[in-house]
Amino acid sequence: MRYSALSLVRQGLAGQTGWPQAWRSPSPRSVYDAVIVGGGGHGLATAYYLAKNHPRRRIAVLEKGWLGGGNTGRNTTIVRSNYFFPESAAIYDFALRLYEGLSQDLDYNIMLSQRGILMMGHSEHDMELMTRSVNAMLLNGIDVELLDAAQVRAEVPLLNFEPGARYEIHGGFTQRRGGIARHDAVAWGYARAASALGVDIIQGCEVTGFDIVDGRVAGVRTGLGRIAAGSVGLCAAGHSGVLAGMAGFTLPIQSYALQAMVSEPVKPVLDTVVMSAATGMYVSQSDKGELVFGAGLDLYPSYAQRGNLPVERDVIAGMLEMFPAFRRLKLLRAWAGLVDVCWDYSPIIGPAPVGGMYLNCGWGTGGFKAIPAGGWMLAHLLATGRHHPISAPFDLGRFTSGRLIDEAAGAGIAH
Ligand code: FAD
Ligand code: PYC
Repeated sequence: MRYSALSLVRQGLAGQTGWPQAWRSPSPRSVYDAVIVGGGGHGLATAYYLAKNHPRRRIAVLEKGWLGGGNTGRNTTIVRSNYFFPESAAIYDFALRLYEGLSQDLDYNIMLSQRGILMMGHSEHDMELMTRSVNAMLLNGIDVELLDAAQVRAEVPLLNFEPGARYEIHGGFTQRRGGIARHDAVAWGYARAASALGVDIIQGCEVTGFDIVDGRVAGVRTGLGRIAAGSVGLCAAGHSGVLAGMAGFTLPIQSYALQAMVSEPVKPVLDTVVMSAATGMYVSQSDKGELVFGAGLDLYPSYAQRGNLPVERDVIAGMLEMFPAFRRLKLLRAWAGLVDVCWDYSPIIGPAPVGGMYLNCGWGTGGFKAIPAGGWMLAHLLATGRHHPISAPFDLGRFTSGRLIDEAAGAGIAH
C-alpha cells in the first residue's frame, strides 16, 4: 500500500489512529487444511509461500504469544550464505536470493542492507583454515573473498592493529552480499502478505497437544479449543522438542539461551558486520546508530529466556580488545532468545515420525538468514508431502543414516 506525503501528515496530526490493520485477527475456525505452529519468521514465511505457491488451501498460523516475539524479534539480523558444505550453501543462498527480492515481493520494506560481513582471522592457523573454507565456499558458488591484514584494515580502520594487540589481525574473509535486514519487518511483511492471501493468523493461541489417529495427525489442541487439520507444520524453534514430546517423539535437539546486547546510539562508525570466531564476538551498527553485538551460546541447555553475566562479560571484553574506541560507550540493553541446536548444527526440515506432520526446526543460532528458504521448503512439504530437492539433505533421517551436515565450524560465530 502506498501513502502520499499529505496522508502521512494527516496521520501524524490525527494521533496515528487511522492506519489500517496490517493483518486480520480472526477467531480460529474449527477446521483447516494446514495448521502452522509458531508465528516467528519461519512459520509466517511457510504460510505465505503455501498460500502463494500452492493456493486454494485453508491455512492458519497459531502463535502462543505475539508475532515475532520469539527468536525472530530477538536476533541480531545477520544474513549471509557463507557455509562450508554444498547442501548448506544451497539452502542459505536460496534464502539470500529470496531476501534480495523480498521487499518487492511483499511490498514491504524489510530494510535489507547488503553491507557485507567480515570474518576475522587472528593467527596463521586461523588463516589456513579460512583459506580452506573460502575455497570450499567458492566451489559452492558463494561470493566470498579472502583478505590479508592490510585489506581488512582498509575495510575497518577502527579495528585494533596495534602491535601486541591481544587479538592480532592476520586477515579475514568477506561475503559482500551478506549484511543485515530488519527482523520485525520480515515477520510483519510476511504476516501482512499471508493475511492478504487469506491465511488466518491467530495470536495468543498456544498449542497444548495433538490429536493423532492411527499414526496420523488429525488436529491440534489449543488454549482456544480443538482445531482439526490433516497437515501440521512445526516451526517452534526453542520449543520444538516440547512440541515433539506432545506428539510422542523425540528430536536430536537441545535448547539454549543465546544472548545479544546493544550500546547507546552513536554516529555511523561501522559500515559492515564484523565477526570473530576466536573472541566469540560479532558486531554491526544499526540504522539507529546502536552497536548490536553478541555472543556464543550459553554453556548449558535451558528453557530460561534470559542470558547470564559471564557470557556478557566475555563478549564485551572481546569486543573492546578489538575495538578500543568503543570503551566509553554505555550498554543500553541485553536480552536472550531460546534457540534449538541440532547435534550437527544444521536444521531439520522434513516429515516428522507422525503422518501429516512436518518439521522446520533446529536452526539454532543462525535461522534468521534462512527464513525465506525455511518457509519455502516447509510450504512445499505441506503441499506435496515430498521434499524440495534443496531440503532433502536436512531430513530427520540423517541422524539414523549418519549423513550429518556438520556445520559446527563453518556456520559462523555463535556456535
Ligand atoms: P521463532 O521466531 O522463535 O518463532 C517460534 C515461535 O513459536 C515463537 O514465536 C513461539 O512463541 C512459538 N511457539 C512455541 N511454542 C508454541 C506453542 N506450543 N504453540 C504456539 N506457538 C508456539 N540468526 C541469523 O541468521 N542471524 C543472526 O544474526 C542471528 N542472531 C541471533 C541472535 C540471538 C540473540 C538469537 C536468540 C538468535 C539469533 N539468530 C540469528 C537465530 C534466529 O533468530 C533463529 O534461528 C530464527 O529466528 C528462528 O525463527 P523461527 O521462526 O524458527 O523461531
Ligand atoms: O548466523 O550469522 C549468524 C549469527 C550471528 C550471530 C548469531 N547468528
